[in-house]
Amino acid sequence: MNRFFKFLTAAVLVAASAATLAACGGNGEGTDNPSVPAGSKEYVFEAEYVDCSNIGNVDGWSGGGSNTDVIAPDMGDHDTSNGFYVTYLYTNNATLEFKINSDKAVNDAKIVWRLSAEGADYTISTSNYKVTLNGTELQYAPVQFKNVPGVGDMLPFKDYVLATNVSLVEGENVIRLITSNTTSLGGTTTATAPIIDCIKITTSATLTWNPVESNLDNF
Ligand SMILES: [Ca+2]
Repeated sequence: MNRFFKFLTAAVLVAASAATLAACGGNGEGTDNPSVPAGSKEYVFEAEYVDCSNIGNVDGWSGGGSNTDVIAPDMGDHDTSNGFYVTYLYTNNATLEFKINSDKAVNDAKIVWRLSAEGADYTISTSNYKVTLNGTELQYAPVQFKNVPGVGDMLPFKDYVLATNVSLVEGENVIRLITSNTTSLGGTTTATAPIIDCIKITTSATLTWNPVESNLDNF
């Protein structure tokens, strides 16, 4: 075998093993996501496991609720992660807070949010719905919900990229999703907000949190 073919064979073997690593690579939550880079993991943080004790009184489409009332089970087939989601955030300043611990400081975090909508077509953007990380507002592409079913049904959930190359600090990182408007969508809503299934963070850091699984005790 001449040198060229030796090199070619080695290159093919390296490429094949890299592909195998990528295929098996690093999703702690067990989903097969080929977009997760080698050395990183995708972590899923369910909205229904957030500490809801400070949510206070919020509005829905037909009446309101408080705290864990914002959690609802998926009664249909809306591609919901973990079977539950958070709605009722149709009140100005309604805030969903994720507290996530990182084992180190990184600049490589990709944050995805999994969203849906009910009742009307609308768009969320940084001008009506704020997302902050450790107090700093994240800039994100507007999310447009189209062909939304009437009240009582909703769009299937879908992943949207919230931000890439995000910096996480070592220790606690606080992500807040904040309804920031007073534009009613209809019914008893007093503000515009998405329905939130979960957020997903892909990073080379190791992330942990304290999911409040007892939120689902009443279901
Ligand atoms: Ca969920």
